[in-house]
Amino acid sequence: MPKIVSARLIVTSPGRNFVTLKIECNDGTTGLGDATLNGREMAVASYLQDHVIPCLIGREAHRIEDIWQYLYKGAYWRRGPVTMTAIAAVDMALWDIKGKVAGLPVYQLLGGAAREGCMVYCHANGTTIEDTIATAIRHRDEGYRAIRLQCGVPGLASTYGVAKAGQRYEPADADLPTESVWSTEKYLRVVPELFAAAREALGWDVHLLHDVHHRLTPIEAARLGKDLEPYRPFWIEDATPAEDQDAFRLIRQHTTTPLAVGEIFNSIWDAKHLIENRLIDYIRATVVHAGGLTHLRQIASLADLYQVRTGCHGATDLSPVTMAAALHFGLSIPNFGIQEHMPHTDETDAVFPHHYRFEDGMMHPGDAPGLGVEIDEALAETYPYKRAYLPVNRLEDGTLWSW
Ligand code: GCO
Ligand code: MG
Repeated sequence: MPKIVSARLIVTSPGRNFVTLKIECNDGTTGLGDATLNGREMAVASYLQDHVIPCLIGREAHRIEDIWQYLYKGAYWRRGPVTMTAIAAVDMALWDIKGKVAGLPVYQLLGGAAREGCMVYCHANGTTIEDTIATAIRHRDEGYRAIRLQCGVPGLASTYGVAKAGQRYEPADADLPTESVWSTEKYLRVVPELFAAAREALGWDVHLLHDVHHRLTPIEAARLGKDLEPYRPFWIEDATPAEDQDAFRLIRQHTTTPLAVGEIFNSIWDAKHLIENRLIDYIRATVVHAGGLTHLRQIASLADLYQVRTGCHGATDLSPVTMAAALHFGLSIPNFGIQEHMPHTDETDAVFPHHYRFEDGMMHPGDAPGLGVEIDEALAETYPYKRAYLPVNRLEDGTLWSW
């Protein structure tokens, strides 16, 4: 049985910050886990360095469930994004080690492939409807079967999900949070126009998605859902802040547009009410922020009882280690729905060589033992950590709003 002899953190910023945990065993096997929490990276790094790593040394690496429970119940306080991201990093690294020792890709350990690949959705965005649709057409021609549409809102200087001219979309872009301005009225006018134009240009053979990013009240979200019904969106995401879980009951009473929630959830308890009351259709919790493969599997199993499918978060702040883990997970579970795919920069891909691949609208984790991702530590060292924050958002009168 391999025993953990060391664990250390690699913090690197190849275009954006990533925190990676590397666990090493006495037989020389190593495993990687993603510990990135956008804008709060060093809190997780300290949690691991100061409080978790000392407890790992000497433990049997194969006892994944026991170590998970030890870190969760043993911390007394439980849950929360920092704790659950730290536990996730350990959990991913241990699954990676188990796979390498077994000589099997992680999806085989999770029960084997339940499908040929994981359907992914990409992002199309632009300051205008025309630009957004032009990008969507390009992505459809690249083979994507599902595309998320976000466009600028006339009258607002910047909008969530829309890249600055000539750049890739990367929201954590400043040493201190920048401030953006929001108007629900302006936004609600443009989204139905975007979807109408998209169906006209793209037809009906491609799934179209949209992220509201927590900005509407329940009744506004209900109206958006109704307005979009004629265009059959695959989902609207984070229609209203999900701390208020019963808010989704109100949205449900008014629209058949499918609802996706959960990228900021970190435990099954955040999702339980929404799932058991059939208030959502897709659960977006991720491997990295929801306690790793061990815990995400429990969430997916609960969701399966209620015909809720997965749609894991996969923005660029989730490292290639998480992307790989999400694909092993998605390939093996019965109720996979879709996986977000926002390709990393070339610099990030070079720091994290990996085996997952995109083909014909689907992604596959590859068949390398473990998760199938490595880290080039020498290259990682050339990209030092740079503090970066997500923006904050205000209404036009200055009221602080959800970003
Ligand atoms: C998504 C998300 C991201 C988040 C980002 C925050 O659906 O991909 O909403 O765009 O804003 O991951 O760190
Ligand atoms: Mg989102």
